[in-house]
Amino acid sequence: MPQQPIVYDAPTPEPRARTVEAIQAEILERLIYSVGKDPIVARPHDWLAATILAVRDRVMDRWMESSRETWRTSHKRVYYLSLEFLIGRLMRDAMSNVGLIEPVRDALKNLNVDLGDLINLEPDAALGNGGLGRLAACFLESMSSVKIPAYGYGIRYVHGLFRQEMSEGWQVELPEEWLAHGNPWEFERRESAYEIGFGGHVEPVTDPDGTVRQEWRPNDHLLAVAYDTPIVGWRGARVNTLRLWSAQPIDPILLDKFNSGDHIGALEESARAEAITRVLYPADSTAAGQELRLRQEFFFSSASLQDIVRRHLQQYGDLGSLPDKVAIHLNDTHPAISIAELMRILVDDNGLKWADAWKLSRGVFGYTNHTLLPEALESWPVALLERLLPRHMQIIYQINAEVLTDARVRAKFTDAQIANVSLIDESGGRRVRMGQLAFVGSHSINGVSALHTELMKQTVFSDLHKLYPDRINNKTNGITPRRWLMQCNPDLTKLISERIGPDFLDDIDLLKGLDAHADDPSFQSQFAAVKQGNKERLAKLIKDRMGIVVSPNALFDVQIKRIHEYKRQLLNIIQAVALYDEIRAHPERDWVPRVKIFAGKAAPGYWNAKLIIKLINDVAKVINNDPAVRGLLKVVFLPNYNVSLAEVIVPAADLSEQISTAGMEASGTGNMKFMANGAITIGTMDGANVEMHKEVGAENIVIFGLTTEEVNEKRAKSEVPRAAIDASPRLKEVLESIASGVFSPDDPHRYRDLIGGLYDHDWFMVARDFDAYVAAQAQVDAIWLDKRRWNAMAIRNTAHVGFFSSDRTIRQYAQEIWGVPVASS
Ligand code: 26W
Repeated sequence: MPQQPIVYDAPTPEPRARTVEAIQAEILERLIYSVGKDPIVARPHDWLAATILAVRDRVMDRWMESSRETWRTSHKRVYYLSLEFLIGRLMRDAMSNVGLIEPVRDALKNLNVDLGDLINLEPDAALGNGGLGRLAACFLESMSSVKIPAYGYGIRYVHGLFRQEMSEGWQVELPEEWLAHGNPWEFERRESAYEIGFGGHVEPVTDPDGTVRQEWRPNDHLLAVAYDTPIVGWRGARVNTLRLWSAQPIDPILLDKFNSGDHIGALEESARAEAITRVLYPADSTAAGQELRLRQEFFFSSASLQDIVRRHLQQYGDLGSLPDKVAIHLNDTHPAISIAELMRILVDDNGLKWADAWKLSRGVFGYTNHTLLPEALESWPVALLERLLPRHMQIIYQINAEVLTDARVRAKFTDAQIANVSLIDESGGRRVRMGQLAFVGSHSINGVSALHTELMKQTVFSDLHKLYPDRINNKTNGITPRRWLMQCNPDLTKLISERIGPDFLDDIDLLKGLDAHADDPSFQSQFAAVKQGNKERLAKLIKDRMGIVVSPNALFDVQIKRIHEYKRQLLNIIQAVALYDEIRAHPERDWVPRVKIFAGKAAPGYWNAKLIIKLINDVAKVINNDPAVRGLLKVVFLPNYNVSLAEVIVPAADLSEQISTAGMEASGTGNMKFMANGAITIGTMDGANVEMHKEVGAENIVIFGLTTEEVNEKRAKSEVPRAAIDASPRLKEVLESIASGVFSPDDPHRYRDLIGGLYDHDWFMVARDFDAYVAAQAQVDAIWLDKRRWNAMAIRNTAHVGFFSSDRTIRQYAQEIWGVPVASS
């Protein structure tokens, strides 16, 4: 029977007061009674904890209200399952969304504490690698802002993405310790703990009524314990929950072992369990393929599914209404095993018929694909799944049998097509393809930009798309304008408010009103002054961290993102070397001073990516110290790129580098952040750049390079890149200088193979896009010299960013995938 919460409208304490005096008193109270410190001896971290607790209280009121409302109205809930949430800092975000920045600042000032210092002290929650994880974080904020009852489900990694340091220009990975000072945002929920099983065997059990059920008897068990973090929407519209699971042993210590003297062995189970949620896998775009990763995936899927089903039964008492009340979203295939787990829960644990369970299950799941890179498509050896999750493997076989029958009988597929849609990859060792599982188990499969969605239909899922033609749809990514405009660029936000009024804060499409001011000289100079201020702040950061002096008057040319060959940081640094050569060859010309700024992490096992970081640093050392350049060109690689660093760099960028090989970047979201902050994009026709080009207009973006079709053609023909290199003396000279050790005299052959790859196959079209890129950069220079044109373009970028708000994306998910009503802005 459904259990109704006891009383909906029970009296609750008065909401916390929001005056400076009240907040000041509460920070002190928290410092003394929760942190346990006297203000006289309190350290900055103590003040931070006390301040977060005071802010958190003001979010709690809305949190309780939100969950009470969801119970009362019985609205459908959305569950967003993601192995990554790249949140960054929470305090400024929360304060800003509930309108507390100024009172908290004043309250702290009265206590002789600087709010800015505290903000910078909060560690980043870096529970993600890059785009996919940051998208999940933007989506959480937007779901709260557009008032969708939602839960994020993920893993509470003890160590988030590694800290990157440089050692003589090489990336070194160090453990990241975001929990070192505790985490005042989270609530441990010991009462929400679930048992998670692994291994064992499956046993048919005959029920009293004669039906035979399969029962999984795992031989290995551990606990998933919930930790909840409130996620508050704009103006406190709603507060949703991010529920992260932590693995714990069922028996923290094996006392018999301990008593018999085996003190280490007594803790073995504990260490084994805790290993599951200890570290985030640092690879993006290559499947880890390791057992621990599969354990992580099942661990958090199973805990989330058990939690969802428990909550649903508690409120509604029957599972038939699942698709009406529950939408579960799979952020890439990492949680795809959830499909088999829900089937197991429905059929084995709750006695539903297979066909009914399958219908319910498909009604519930939606799946987003984030990459087409073949090496990133997850698959698991059948033998591993059989050992770790024997019942799930049986379920996967059964699902596959039905899909293949459908393909053969209804769709009359050929053998090749059947092999394509099969959940089991038979080429090489037998493996389960998680993309195929996610596809057939979901009612909606979406890509993250218009181009990427079309390519999905033509490549990975071409035959599945023929079999189920109404399932693939597009949901172009977005970013939250709160974090990526209002919070990270308060001066620009203020300027815009003064010009077009503050309504754009609630309806981002109103930024279009800036169009009318784009050519106004006084607005242009104000807009440029804000940019200049942000550049001065970044220049200071570069000076403080790197000891490199850059002029804020130079063009800040920025590429910040994970290091990957397809993203082509190599193309960018090669162009820097070409420019360096030109400046020295023609010192008399009117050069536009440039600072090339790079930041990004490389997957620890990705050799070429690490080598590209070293190359950037080697080139930087030579160029920055060459007096012949006269400061006209500087190259900076800022270590340890993370969300907080992005929040400083993005508002200071003049030029945004979005130069991936066409067809390879699913969407990109950094491109949208720069656009919001009035940077001009230099980019290829890839991912969401295509839609940015459409939204901002061809005259306000600098597009260059091969198209997806051209790239495919060249690849299909195995066309040799040598012709492109021979045709470009400038490129040839640069490549020879790098390959021969001009930038690596200590190890002249360091870059021989990296550059050799460009002659050999040039898979990423670096050589073949080079001349077009140089021409595009020349176009950028020309625009820069025409300040009025530059400023007008920059303003128009901000004006047209509305489409790329994650509020728009989330509304589309809600209406077109989840079946959840949304209030319009
Ligand atoms: C299994 C290892 C692994 C881990 C992460 C493989 C692949 C991934 C992600 C799918 C990589 C990723 O972050 N993709 C990015 O997703 C963004 C959000 O949709 C897009 O904007 C980026 O273009 C895409 O690269």
